[in-house]
Amino acid sequence: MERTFLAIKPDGVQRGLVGEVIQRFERKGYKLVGMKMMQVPRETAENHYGEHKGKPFFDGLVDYITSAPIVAMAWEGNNVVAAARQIVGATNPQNAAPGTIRGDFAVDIGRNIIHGSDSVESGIRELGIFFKPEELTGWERNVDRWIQE
Ligand code: D4T
Repeated sequence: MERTFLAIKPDGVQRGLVGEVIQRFERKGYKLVGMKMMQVPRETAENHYGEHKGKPFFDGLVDYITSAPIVAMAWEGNNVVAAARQIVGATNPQNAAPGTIRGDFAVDIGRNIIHGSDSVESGIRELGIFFKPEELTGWERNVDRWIQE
């Protein structure tokens, strides 16, 4: 079953949006299979955002992500990577549609509330950065048969 890495960034935590964000994925029908609050070490942030190293916004991005706790999460479900990106909305909140998390709660690309993996491969890579295998919990949910055929 497909999994994605979602992280509520420091601004989302500080603004009291943890419950709101989680609720959107729960209500959709995806399954939470890992979650922890953590202060991201600088080295971890630099690794996670490695593709952006050398870009003008890189240092500010790493400063922001490491500045206060995040909530790191693993979510599971059919097509969850692409669907979560849609629920999250465009990277720049100014382009994010109303109804998406960034469209509803954010105005600035440097304070865009949440991270979501952009591909299945990125999801596997990022979950490996933030979680030990034993921290991810596959579990049976009674309602699963009412969500997926
Ligand atoms: P993340 O990875 O945070 O979920 O964002 P996206 O996957 O939606 O977007 P991204 O990888 O292209 O950008 C990572 C992160 O950098 C910030 N950023 C990005 C920024 O501050 N200025 C910029 O010009 C860009 C392109 C926002 C998200």
